[in-house]
Amino acid sequence: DGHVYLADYQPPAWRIPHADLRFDLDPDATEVEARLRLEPARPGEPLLLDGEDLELLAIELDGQPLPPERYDYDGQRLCVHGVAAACELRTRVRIRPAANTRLEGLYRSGSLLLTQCESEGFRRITFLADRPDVMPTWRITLRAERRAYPVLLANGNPVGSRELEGGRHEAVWENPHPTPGYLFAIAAGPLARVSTTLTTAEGRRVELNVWAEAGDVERCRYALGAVERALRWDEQRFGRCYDLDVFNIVAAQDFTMGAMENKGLNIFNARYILADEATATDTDFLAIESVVAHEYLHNWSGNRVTLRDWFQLSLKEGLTVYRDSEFSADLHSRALKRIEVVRLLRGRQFAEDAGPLAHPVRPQRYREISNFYTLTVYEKGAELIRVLQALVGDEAFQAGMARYFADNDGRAATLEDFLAAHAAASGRDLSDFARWYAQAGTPELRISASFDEASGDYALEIIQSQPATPGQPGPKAPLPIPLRFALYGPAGQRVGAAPQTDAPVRGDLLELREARHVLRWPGLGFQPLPAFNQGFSAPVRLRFDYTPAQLATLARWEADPFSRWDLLQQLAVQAITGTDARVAATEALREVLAGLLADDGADPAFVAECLALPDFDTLAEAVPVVDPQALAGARESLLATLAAALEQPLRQRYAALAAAAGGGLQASAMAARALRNACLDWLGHLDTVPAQTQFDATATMTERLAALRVLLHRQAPGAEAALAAFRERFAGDPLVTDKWIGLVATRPAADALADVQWLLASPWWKPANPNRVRAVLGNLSRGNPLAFHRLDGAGHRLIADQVAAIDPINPQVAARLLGAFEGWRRLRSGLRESAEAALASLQDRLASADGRDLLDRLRA
Ligand code: HT7
Ligand code: ZN
Repeated sequence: DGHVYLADYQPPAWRIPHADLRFDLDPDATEVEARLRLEPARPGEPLLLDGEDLELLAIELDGQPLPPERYDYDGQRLCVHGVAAACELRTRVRIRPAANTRLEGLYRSGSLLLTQCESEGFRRITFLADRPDVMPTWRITLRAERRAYPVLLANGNPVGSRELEGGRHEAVWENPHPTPGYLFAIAAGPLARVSTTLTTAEGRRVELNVWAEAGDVERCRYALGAVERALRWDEQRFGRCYDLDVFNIVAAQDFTMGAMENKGLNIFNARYILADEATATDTDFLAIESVVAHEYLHNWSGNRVTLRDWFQLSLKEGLTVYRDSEFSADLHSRALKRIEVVRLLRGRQFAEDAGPLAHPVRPQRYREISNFYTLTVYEKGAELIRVLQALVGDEAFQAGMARYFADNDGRAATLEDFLAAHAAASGRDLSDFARWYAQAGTPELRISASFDEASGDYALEIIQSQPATPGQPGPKAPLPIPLRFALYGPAGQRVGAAPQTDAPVRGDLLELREARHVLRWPGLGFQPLPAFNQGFSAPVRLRFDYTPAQLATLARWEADPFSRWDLLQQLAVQAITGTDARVAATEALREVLAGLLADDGADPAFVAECLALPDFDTLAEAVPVVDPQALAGARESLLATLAAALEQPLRQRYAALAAAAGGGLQASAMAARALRNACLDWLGHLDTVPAQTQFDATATMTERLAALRVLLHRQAPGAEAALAAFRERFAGDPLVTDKWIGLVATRPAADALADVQWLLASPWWKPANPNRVRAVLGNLSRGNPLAFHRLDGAGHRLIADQVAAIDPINPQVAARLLGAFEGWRRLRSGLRESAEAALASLQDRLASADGRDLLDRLRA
């Protein structure tokens, strides 16, 4: 039926202990000679290798040319007949990098030649069993014209180079670590670098390089520092050291995703490398550090311990997201990192889990694996690591990680291997926890309180439920859920008494195991105020009926900044979507925010987070039927009301932070800029003059872009002139161009669609460049509900038409764009029909496996 099933996994029939590849690089026609050492692992099985759209020029077995009757190649698979024993297969193929717009395999980006092999791109370079459990060691020889391709990089360590005739040269690399084809990489071109050397905790001398096209190299310094920080952190926190003599990163302007962790040669989307204060915002710097760390940390969680098959994807991605978020939390603020993660989870992953694309963290089947690089596999997968940590405790978790790395080093592992290591280290049976990986959908906890005046008994009833999801109608078994909780007495004092319950309780951590638990405090004597899920201890939707006054009270009593932020978000959701509670919630929110703005002791970065009201996606998750105009309107009117009520404190705080916000990347300066920009944004509802002043005076991109956003989105008198000035100033920089385009595409108004149409007809439109597609169309579809969900259906049609146009160019980018329709069934009537019609219009217009798979799932 076109699906690959987890249950059908078979180990490889042939092993490939070593691969020796020789490239003659040329953008129009590259020749690849491959010598594969092959050994039968399951005697009697045919020798089958993956190879997609390769022009086969020559084929030899053990030094003898193979006659045509000895092999078949259908453009997808090579079958060699009549081989039963260990042998060497030699093939020569021709591929065409310059014509490769899919950006999978070997492709051209500007003056560079680059590869992207995950998941199944290697087979577009040459023949191999292109599956993660086939792990050769590698020797890679690159030859190219020296003038056009002076730098030649590949996985592993450099072992030699020489000049060749006719202005060509050669470089040889060896990767001694068993490495699957998806981690293969080469990069060639006129690259320049920033570089440093260090000695690892194991005493290995390592050269770290970050490479970019010559004009960009000065903007690589921050990324280089981030590599060093990540390397040291993995040594200290997990005892994992780097294992080659060189670690290279290359920045490319054309890249489908964020970055790629190829062994010893990471290849990055330039947006996650290039930065200085004039061209990158503080948010960009933090994202660069986090993505650099993510890819570096894959060296152990993904590369040294790799995957048996693609169903295990979260074993590397969820775990590495967990590891990179711990890195950021350790280096900066734990609470702020948690807020960032939970925003993404609640706004986007919960939506994915609730819609037609919902799937378990470990899917049971797929048609196109590229469509499973999702928020569920990455972000929910990372939360499950956190759930495990809470269930077994920090110490056992750390021991379990050490055991996992030690037991699986050099292997292609499964989730079962991971759980076995943690079960052994903690002594806990983890079969109940494993259900988290198999069941899709966000669990819901309904909590209700009861208090008996006569006896003074207090009780909480907690009911767990799992939603039906595509292919999993239910009923589903309850999950082990680590839920933090606290009770507060009338004066805000923490109630220390432990509850009577059949659920295990350790301090403030309750472990829910059954569909229903009751917690009792007999004779407590007063009705306490309960608080739950501090630090977001479990990725669940939680329902407890708070009044606005109770939320505001808890927001003052809770000590943890994450929880305080979370309570204010709930208050804002009530103020925007509530019915009876709306006025009271608005007033309570005003009061708490006024207190925060007046509190010079509060971290300005935290106050800025509290001022950032829940985004559209989060609000949409809080209502049963999504009416974008009503939701955006209610959010806007809350902002306008609060801005007017808080005008004086906003102006005061904005002015008072001017000096601290000046420049530099130290936490205090970033925090000052964050709060100033939040104030500016709110003040923009009343007055755009401060934004104009900031735009004219500042030296940092953080302040310039925030000011331009207010001017454009509030349609200030100086907006057009400011946009023109910004455009010209950064005309040669594609990443900064993406920034102003993003502001244009997200102007919160239905007629922003006309601006997008103007962009699509302009010289700035580059449909083969994924960053530009995201800037124009990703921002429209994911960041502009009023224009995307236009009542006349024009937004839906525009995105559908563009998906059809991009599908033949880059199917992965097209499929991701199509994902913006995931919430279509919950749209209000009228819009639902228009989204349905837009999707139906694509039925005969998508040729790619990626596009077809996603469309079928969206419409099912
Ligand atoms: N592991 C990397 C995934 C990735 C990717 C997947 C499909 C197509 C293109 C891709 N580029 C990068 C990125 C990461 O999570 O580290
Ligand atoms: Zn990753």
